[in-house]
Amino acid sequence: MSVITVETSPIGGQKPGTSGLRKKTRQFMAHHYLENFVASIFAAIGGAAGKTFVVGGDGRYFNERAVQVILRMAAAEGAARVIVGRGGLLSTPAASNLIRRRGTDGGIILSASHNPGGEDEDFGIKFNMPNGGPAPEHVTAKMFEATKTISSYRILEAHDADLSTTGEARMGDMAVEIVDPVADYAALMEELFDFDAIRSLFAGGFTMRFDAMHAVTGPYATEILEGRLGAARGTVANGTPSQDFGGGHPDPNPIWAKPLMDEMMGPDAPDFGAASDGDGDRNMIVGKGIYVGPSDSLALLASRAAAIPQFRDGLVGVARSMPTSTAVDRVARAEGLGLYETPTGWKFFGNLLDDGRVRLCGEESAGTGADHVREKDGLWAVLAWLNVLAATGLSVADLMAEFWDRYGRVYYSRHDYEGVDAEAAGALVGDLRARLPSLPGTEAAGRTVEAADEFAYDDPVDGSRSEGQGLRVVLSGGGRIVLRLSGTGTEGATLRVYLEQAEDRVDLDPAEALAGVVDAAEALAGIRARTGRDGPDVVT
Ligand code: G16
Repeated sequence: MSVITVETSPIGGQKPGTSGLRKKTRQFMAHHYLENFVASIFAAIGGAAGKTFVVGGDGRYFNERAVQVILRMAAAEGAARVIVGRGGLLSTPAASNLIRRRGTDGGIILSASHNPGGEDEDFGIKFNMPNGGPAPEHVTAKMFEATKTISSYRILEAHDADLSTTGEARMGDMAVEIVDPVADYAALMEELFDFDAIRSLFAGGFTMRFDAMHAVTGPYATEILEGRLGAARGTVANGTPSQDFGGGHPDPNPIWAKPLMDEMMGPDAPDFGAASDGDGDRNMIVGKGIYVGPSDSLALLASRAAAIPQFRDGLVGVARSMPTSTAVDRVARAEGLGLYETPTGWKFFGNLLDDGRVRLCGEESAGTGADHVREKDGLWAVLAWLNVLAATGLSVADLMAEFWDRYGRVYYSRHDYEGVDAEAAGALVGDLRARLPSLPGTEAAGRTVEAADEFAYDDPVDGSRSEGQGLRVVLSGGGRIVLRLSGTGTEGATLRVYLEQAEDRVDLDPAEALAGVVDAAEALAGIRARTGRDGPDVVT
């Protein structure tokens, strides 16, 4: 086995977005594309020599090939050990856990999350730091810089590692350790929750459907829900990971998880429904006849933290991304918790969690998580809900009714305009940005603008500043509009419009409650004319 040095040249556009580098799979499969980026990761972290990494992904098309390339490049760079999930599989939260638990120097996670998989779909790669969390902006900036100057990379000439069975082998001087992807994660969940209480709930006839969407969470959910907690066999649907997610879109929301929604809204609905995404870090929560949006789910868990053993010593503080609804703010204020508002991207929660300022975080993009790992964690959120259901004996609908009764209700929706011409989307945002200073005091569709700014975040732990993180407009009468461009899309631009309306009345139709804010957004930004669309492509 020998190390060869391969001549290469910079490839444009290898700039990590909200969560690593996401592109079309074919692009990743093109000559040098993956290799250039992996070499740039190693360059950004001061090399791989003597280090231990975790590597795994969500099993989408090209996952296993990419793992083999990374192993050979890590070996060539002198890494001491790489820990790989069997079959190259690791859910994102499980990878985060392994990085932390094994005291490694970080990990490389292969996923394009909830984006479809396949040769003509999407692929992605990101680096997580020794704390288990996604690389912060100053590190991803170094990666991008390295992609612009790269002239060669090193790779070991070696046979593929056998990823199919657990155990240890060598690749050159590097140890390749294949581990059960589920075992350590399942053990962690047992430490955090009251499994006895949840077992009793299921033993008492409680029913559940978990839609794994043909993605990586299937084996985790089957082991934990059916294996350890006694949920009926068949509780987990679509539980075998497939390279193209069964041809579907593994995004746990009412649009893409429609079969689950239909079942939960139907006459024979189970007591509880849930789903997770491609790499297992997102979640969707549904009760019998009631969908719980991600922002409300975060707020509910914050309000019921006392029922969750993980938070036995106190919740201390909570954090939400800026576009996430302000429902959790109400809980924080009422319960005397610290509250932090961060830019979109889980990486911004890392410092707050490491510093012990917050223990629970969430995002409107179906992400909820806590201080046990440094990623959002889909199955964790589901188990947290199960723990609350078991501890209170209430239904999902009753829990939400009590919550809204106590804290008031923040109606919320996100409108996505996908694959918009990048220039048009940029101009829309640019024009509104320019008008922000003059908006306060003016009217938009009958509502007065109370405040308008572009969100910038000053990290209270390391003092770093992140600018340009979304346009916010606060309206009279409890309305708020946020506009930003997605950092995870792979084609054109995706414009996200986040809409919320706080109300004392808790029984309004959400679409009606939000109609005034939707009109104001249109009046302020001219979205229809600018995008050439009649309406959003996806409403969640
Ligand atoms: C990623 C990030 C999240 C972010 C989401 C949406 O999630 O980890 O923090 O909220 O993208 O980002 P954007 O609005 O820029 O598309 P995931 O699940 O895709 O890794």
